[in-house]
This record gives sequence, C-alpha cells and structure tokens, in this order.
Amino acid sequence: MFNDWQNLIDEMKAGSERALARLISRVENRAPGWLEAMKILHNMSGKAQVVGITGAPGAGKSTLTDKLTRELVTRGYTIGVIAVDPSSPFSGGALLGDRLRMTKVCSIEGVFVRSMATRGALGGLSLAARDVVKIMDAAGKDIILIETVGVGQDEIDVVKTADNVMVICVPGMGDGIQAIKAGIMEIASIFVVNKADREGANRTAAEIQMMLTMTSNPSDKKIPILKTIASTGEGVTELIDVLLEDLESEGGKKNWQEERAREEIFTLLEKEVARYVRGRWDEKGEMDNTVKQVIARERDPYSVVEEMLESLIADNK
Ligand SMILES: Nc1nc2c(ncn2[C@@H]2O[C@H](COP(=O)(O)OP(=O)(O)O)[C@@H](O)[C@H]2O)c(=O)[nH]1
Ligand SMILES: [Mg+2]
Repeated sequence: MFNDWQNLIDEMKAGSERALARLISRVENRAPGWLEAMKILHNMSGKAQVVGITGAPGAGKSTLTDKLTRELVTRGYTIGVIAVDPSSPFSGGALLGDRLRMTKVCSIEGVFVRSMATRGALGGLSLAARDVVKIMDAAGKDIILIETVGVGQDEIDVVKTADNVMVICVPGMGDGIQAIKAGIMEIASIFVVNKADREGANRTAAEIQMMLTMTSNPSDKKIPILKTIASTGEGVTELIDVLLEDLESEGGKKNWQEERAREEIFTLLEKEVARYVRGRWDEKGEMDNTVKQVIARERDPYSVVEEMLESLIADNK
C-alpha cells in the first residue's frame, strides 16, 4: 500500500498534476498511510511562499486572485491556488461563480487550483488547508495563493499560516473599517482597496490609513495600502511588486515560522491524543453509557476527562 503513495509522490515530483490532485484527495480523506506520506511531503516542502487573500464576500477576491495568478505566471512563477469556498449547511458547496472563475485560471500552464469546503474537513479547516499547502509546496509551486472569506475563526486561522496576508476592501459602506473590525487587522500585510473604479476609493484608503496610524507603533513595519480594479487588472502590477518585495524581506519571518511550527505540533498532538483516547473508549463500549450518566448528573464531564487521561497514561506505562 505504501508503494502506492511513494509512486504518487514520485509522479508528482516529475510534474504530474493528476498525481498532485490524487495525493491531496487521499490526504484529505485520511486514506491509510496518509501520515507516512505527510512525513515525506513535509521534508520535501518549505520553499513555497504562501499568500492569503481575504475580505468580505463580493469584494473581488476571486477576480483579483485570477489576475494575480496570470501576472505571476508571466513573471515565471509556478502557482498553486487554494479556494476555501463559502459553504453552508444549505448550499453545501462552492459558489458556482467561484468555480467558474477558478476553472479559467485552472487551464493556465503551471497553475494548480484546488477548492476546499469550509465544512467537513477532517481535522479542521486550518489543518486541512495546511496539508494542501504543504503538498503543493512539495510539488514545487513557488507561490501559493489562498482565497478565503475574512469572517469566522476558521478562516482567520487559515490566513494566519500565510507569509503574507492581503486584506481586500471595497469603497463605501465602511467596508474597509468592517474588515479591520473583524480582527484581521493584526495579520494584514497589505491592504487592497479593490473596485477603485467606484466612488470613494480614496476615502476608504484614507480611513484604513487612519486606523493603522491610530493602532500601530512608530516602530512597526509600514503596511501598504493599494488600489486596484481587479476586473480590468489595473493596479495589479503594482500590487505584485509590493507583494514580492514583502515576501523577499526577511522581517520577522523566522519568528513567525517558529511560532507556526510550534502551533502545528500542538494542534496535531491535540488531535492525535483526542483521537486515541476516543478510540480506546469506543473500543471499550463505555462511551454511550458515560454520556447518559453525565446527562443524568450521575457523573460529571470533568471527572470523566480526568479518568480518560489517567487511563491513557496507564495504557502507555
Ligand atoms: N466594478 C468592479 N467590479 C469588480 C471589481 N473586481 C471584481 N468585481 C466584480 O465583483 C463581483 C464579485 O467578485 P468576486 O471576485 O467573485 O468576489 P469575491 O466574492 O470576493 O471572490 C464580480 O461580479 C466581479 O466581476 C472591480 O475592481 N470593479
Ligand atoms: Mg470568491
């Protein structure tokens, strides 16, 4: 079975996009052997630059991602795109528009596009996105763009793992300020006022500038604010210049990587411990009974967890 994984990894290394797609699916589905495969893929990765593109629905993230991808490709970069689709229990999937737009980018040589559902990712969205990033990185993609709606902790966790985070705002309605309020400000590397063909772009840029001035220290790195018209591509060249400059500057990236690796280890540990303990209890068939006892106030969940941890330690003595 493991030979199978190794074959896929070899094919991916040789440039097969089909192998890349299959590796991602298998890891997403936690197919047997996925952990062993990730061990290898981790050691093959570490070269790609990861860029988060976030903002309110309709701000123009997909349009901008498309334009950024095209220009980066003409500049000689290979690109991976991860579209974290807004899905709901009602629609249960990607917005059709996104799929269509992304399909166009898909057909460009050197570009690999993958969409991910917001819900249902095994191990949680941010861990799942990290796996996909790592696999694309191992496949040799230079830059990985992650498009995600800038709402909700899950999405914020996803962009937190990026080397550069672009926050996309639009003129009017205080949208710029709204994005800032959503708690994204601390992780923004670049602010983009898209739809600059609309009235009020300068005002929105000024509002963002004011917020930044108010909340930052004079010693903080200056956060650029750029205007774009994603639909025509205006401002995209300048945006890419600023992005590449930021990616090349070493400013604090090392610390950031340490923090990220630490967080990754602990997140994996939490998942694995929980999975193990759960498995043991399911095996013993005690879980249903315990749940009933907790509801009936015969037992409390705190002691249950204590007991689970004790049995975990006892198991491994
Ligand atoms: N007027 C104008 N419309 C834009 C611009 N960028 C994107 N759009 C349009 O805004 C709508 C939403 O864009 P989309 O990229 O799907 O936004 P997303 O939800 O953030 O991914 C689409 O109809 C785009 O054509 C722009 O710069 N100016
Ligand atoms: Mg979109």
